Amino acid sequence: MTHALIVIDVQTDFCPGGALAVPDGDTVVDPINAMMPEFDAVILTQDWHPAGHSSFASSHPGKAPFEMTEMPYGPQVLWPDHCVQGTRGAAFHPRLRTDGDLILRKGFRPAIDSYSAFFENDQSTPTGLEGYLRSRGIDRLTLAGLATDFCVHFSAVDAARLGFEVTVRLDACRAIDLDGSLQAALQAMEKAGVALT
Ligand code: VGL
Ligand code: ZN
Repeated sequence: MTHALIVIDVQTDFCPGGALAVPDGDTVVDPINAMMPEFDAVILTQDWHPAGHSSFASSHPGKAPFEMTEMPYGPQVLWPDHCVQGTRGAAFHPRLRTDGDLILRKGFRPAIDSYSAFFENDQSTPTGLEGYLRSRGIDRLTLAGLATDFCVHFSAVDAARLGFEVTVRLDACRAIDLDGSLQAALQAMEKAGVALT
C-alpha cells in the first residue's frame, strides 16, 4: 500500500493569536513534523479565502461570527475573517515542515466554503485531490491537523466514502468544538469507517 499523510490547515490563523484560533492549535506542529518521515507522500492543505468570502460573518450584514446562515448548498457556519489569500494568517505555522510533495489550496471560490480537502461544501465541486492521489497509486491516508471537527472531519469522511483506507491521528488534531461539533464529528467519522487513533 502507498500511504500518504495529509496535514490539514496548520495555519497561523488557526493557532493561538490567530483570527480563528483553535485552542492549543499550535501543539499539533511538533507531532506532525515528527511523523512526516514515516510516509510515502506528504500533502499539506491550506485554507485560502479571497477577501470578502461568503463564509465570513463580515460579508453578511447583521450576522456575527459563529452564527449560522443558509447558503444555496445548505446551512453554513459564519466565521471571523480568516486565512485571507496572501496574508500572514493564511501562512503555515512558522515551525511546520512544509517540504512535502503537494500543497492543496481550498476555499478560494467566493460563493462556496470548503472544509473537505476533496469536495467543497456543496458536496459536489471537486478540489482535484482524489485524482492526484489515485494517479500516484496512493490508497491509504492518515490525516492530522486543524480543526478535528471541521476540516479534518469532512476530509476524513469524504476520503473514506471515496474508498481510501483512512486513519485520523487525534493526538495530532485539535478541535474548535462549537455546540457539540466535536462529539458529532467523532461519531460521523466512526460511522464512515475512519480509524481514530
Ligand atoms: C476550518 C472553519 C473555517 C478548518 C476552515 O480548517 O477546520 N474551519 N475554515
Ligand atoms: Zn475557512
